[in-house]
Amino acid sequence: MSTGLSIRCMWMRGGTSKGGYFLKDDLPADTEQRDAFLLAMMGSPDPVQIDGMGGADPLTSKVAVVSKSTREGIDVDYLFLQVFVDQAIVTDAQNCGNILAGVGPFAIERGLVAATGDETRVAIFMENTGQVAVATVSTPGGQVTYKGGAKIDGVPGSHAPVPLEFRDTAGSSCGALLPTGNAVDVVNGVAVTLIDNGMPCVVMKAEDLGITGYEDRDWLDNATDLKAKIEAIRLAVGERMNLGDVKEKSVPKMMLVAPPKNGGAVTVRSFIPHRAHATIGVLGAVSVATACLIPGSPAAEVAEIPEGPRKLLSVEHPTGEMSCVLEVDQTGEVRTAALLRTARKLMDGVVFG
Ligand code: NQM
Repeated sequence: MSTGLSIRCMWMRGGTSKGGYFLKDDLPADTEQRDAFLLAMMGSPDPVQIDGMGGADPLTSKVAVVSKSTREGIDVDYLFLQVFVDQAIVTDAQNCGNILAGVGPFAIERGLVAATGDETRVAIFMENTGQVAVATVSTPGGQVTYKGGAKIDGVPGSHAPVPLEFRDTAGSSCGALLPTGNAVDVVNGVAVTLIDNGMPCVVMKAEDLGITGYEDRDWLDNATDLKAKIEAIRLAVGERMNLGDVKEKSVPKMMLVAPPKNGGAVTVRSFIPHRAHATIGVLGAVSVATACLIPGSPAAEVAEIPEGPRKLLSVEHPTGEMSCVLEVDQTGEVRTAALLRTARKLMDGVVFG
């Protein structure tokens, strides 16, 4: 259904996700009108999103809304919106670290931030969680480039690196790293860690749900009984995680962990929350890696943890791995997280909703 609106937009891949990047001022100020436009331009609700830009997958039905920031020390504000594929829902209840990877390049391309030499650091206030990330964008000769030698699993080829740094992301949406105060809670008979280090997640052992944790995305997406069990746990923990009724929210993410297979720290299969992830979310990976460091947690039981205060934790996922560098203080708390992503401009023009 068309709203009759046409709006300037850049389509970008950010990490292993893809979506529309908008300047806040270009979108309707009224949230209802904005969401009606975003649903129409994505082609939602429709499982194949045939009448819109969406790729029939939550990973390609995403939106970034960016504006110049008035906050001290911050360049731009970024609001992430998940447009559901098969329901008429647009939610700001979650952040997205993959789409975040495109925000720095987009802000420079749109003139919100001036390039400073060969690399430009862009400080980004993430409105969904009220926290800050710093992205470093390649800008040789003062121009954004997407070409480079950085490779990330889940994306063919190599591109310009976009390192992302996060600080103090604990309790981003739940108010505390462990919203129940416990390393382990038992929900519907399954031992889980309810955790939020940038993304609210329920971390549990794959074997406790009757799977190995090494299944592929298609298998997981077709495992109807498993998905029903996982959704029942998700709905049961929403209130306990201070997220309220999560029926129409895309959080918490459901993380099934197993021992690493390829020399990494842990293996994960994630549900986001109704479809299996092709890889893993950025802040999702940070939250799972953090759960691996909590003594007595289901994740700690299966993880291989390197020594020292600066830990490189490779989180293995269905199509490779994501390396998270976590800095841990004397009390064992994670203070900063850094990850490598890439991004690419795909289209710049006007989109019709
Ligand atoms: O956890 C998908 C993605 C994400 C989120 C999702 C993400 C993050 O891969 O920071 O990046 O969990 O819905 O884009």
